[in-house]
Amino acid sequence: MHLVPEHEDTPAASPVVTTVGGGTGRRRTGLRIAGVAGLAALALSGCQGQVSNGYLPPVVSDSGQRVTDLWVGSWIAVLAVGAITWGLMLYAAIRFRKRKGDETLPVQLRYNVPMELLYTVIPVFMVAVFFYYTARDEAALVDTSTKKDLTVSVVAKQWSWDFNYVDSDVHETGVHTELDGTYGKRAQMPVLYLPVNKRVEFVLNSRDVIHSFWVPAFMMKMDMLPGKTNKFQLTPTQVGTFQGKCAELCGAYHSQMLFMVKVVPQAEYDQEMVHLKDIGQGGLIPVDASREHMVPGDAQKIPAPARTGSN
Ligand SMILES: [Cu+2]
Repeated sequence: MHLVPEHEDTPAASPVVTTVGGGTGRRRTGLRIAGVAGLAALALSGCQGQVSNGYLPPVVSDSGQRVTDLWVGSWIAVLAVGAITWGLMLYAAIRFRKRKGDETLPVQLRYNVPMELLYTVIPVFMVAVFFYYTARDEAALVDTSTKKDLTVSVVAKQWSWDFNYVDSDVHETGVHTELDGTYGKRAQMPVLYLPVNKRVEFVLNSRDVIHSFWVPAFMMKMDMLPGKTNKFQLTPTQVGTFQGKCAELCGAYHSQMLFMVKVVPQAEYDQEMVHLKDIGQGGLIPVDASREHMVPGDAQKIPAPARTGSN
């Protein structure tokens, strides 16, 4: 909305307004209406159908649905509170405005206990409600007690990724994508294959520094810490190709720590597992070459074949 006045202030726009002489006011109003209409058209055409998901990306995982619901619900709540607050402000500004000829001061109140209690209790109540839903959804997003269909042990390293398909005993290993301004770099990125509608458990470890596993389309990310094992589960619900990246500044080539995710039908996934074995990527890349000692007990969280360097 702030674009409208900015547009009027720009050097390119002002000569048009000043050269029309007596029609300046009308022209200015016309410009303003045209600007608002243009912005509205842009907003409606560019983002149509996305208001319902709060302008987040389309949902392609069960986690994504949960995050979208929390996001949209929170916005509805804050907009309702905003509308009430703006309404009260507007009412007070009009109802108690200074009238012509009235030079008296209004009644000067030092405090109003019921009012002060109200505007303490209501915000605390609101924060409690937001906290409840956030905590509930966060607990569900990191819950790993559900029965999983497959396990992928992900190892982050400066500045790429190793993906261990634990159940199939094959792996994919990547090197960082050298971005140099030319197209076609996606072909160099390591690819993580996932079967659609299967619950996958990601076991996350880092070999060197803190990284973060992030597939924006899944609306889920989690830190990867050297010496510490993190886990989460997720079910991709749509076939497609998505981008993955490191979400924690991890050194010089952090921005090039990229990968692709291909969510495919089970048959295609199985084919890829066979393919990886055929090209000599059988076995798993162990995660134990960390700079840090493991947090006691955490090694047990890593699937045994991916734990130590016996492969
Ligand atoms: Cu990183």
